[in-house]
Amino acid sequence: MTREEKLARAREAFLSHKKAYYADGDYRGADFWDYAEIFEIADDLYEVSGDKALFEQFAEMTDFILKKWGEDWEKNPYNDDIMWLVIALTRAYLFTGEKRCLDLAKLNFDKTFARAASDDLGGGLFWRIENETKNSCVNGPGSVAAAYLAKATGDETYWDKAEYCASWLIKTMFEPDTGKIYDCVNIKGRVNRWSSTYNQGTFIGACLGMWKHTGDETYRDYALKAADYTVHEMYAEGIMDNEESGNDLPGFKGILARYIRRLSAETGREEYLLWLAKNADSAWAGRNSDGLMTTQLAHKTGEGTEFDVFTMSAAVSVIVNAVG
Ligand code: 7K2
Repeated sequence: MTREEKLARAREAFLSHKKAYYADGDYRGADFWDYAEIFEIADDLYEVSGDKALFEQFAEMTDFILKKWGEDWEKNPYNDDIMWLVIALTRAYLFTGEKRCLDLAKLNFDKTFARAASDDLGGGLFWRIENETKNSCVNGPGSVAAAYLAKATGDETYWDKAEYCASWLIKTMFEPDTGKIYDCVNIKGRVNRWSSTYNQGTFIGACLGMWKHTGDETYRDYALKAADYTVHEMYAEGIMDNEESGNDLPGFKGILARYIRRLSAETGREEYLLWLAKNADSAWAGRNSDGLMTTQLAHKTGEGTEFDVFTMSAAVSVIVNAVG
């Protein structure tokens, strides 16, 4: 398949999902963090296509965010949720120059970082306002968000914050021999060693950001190690056919996909993108007559419209990011 063909497929997958769920800035059924990650898929599509028609959608979605969640998101107890939306909006700002995207992202990053960072457990950010656990799912996105803000604002202190989150992740959640990323540690120091696609993905993103900024290749090697664990250990080079249950898991592999694309582009290691493309082909082959695809990428998707918006977004991200 040529890049043009892959791009045509990506646009079609994105539009089918949009047609099923989108109206006036809203993705029907998406809560705060689902919404952020679906916004990121639009960011991804812009990155691979350069298609300026997406700017209108970014503007509508920003209007919707302001209407639904306001300017200040501190009522949301999940620090990770806020980091995800900060990333989505800062990326949109970097494409469009829309100042209000950056203002929203900066305000909410700053407040969240201030409430979540502490010396407990060797540093890093707490997951929620109760300050009971420190998780990969907030520190990976925290580092990525800070790196984007550093780029968007030119304020170097955001690099210190990116490094603060990344170094805690590397020290506490990363298994250097295997590349596995643990899920979290509670305030008593008990570590949950479960690994997931989204944490593998944002760890890769955090390391790529630090590598590009510092030139220290150790970070690149950590990112490659985490990708190797994902592709070889979690999936044995095969299709991602899991994460079907719960509210959160079905969207996770969509997050991984964007960092696999970045890793492949920034290191020149094509094998990761080829694996992603194999997953994209499998998902696309299983689409239903509305062009919707479920998160189990080796499964055929049934007919009907009552599928969850986030569950149906993961394959779209895989297909968009497989364009490379
Ligand atoms: O325990 C955390 C995390 O460490 C773990 O990986 C996942 C597994 O569950 C939660 S994170 C899920 C949250 C994401 N932010 C929005 C919340 O509504 C959601 O619970 O699923």
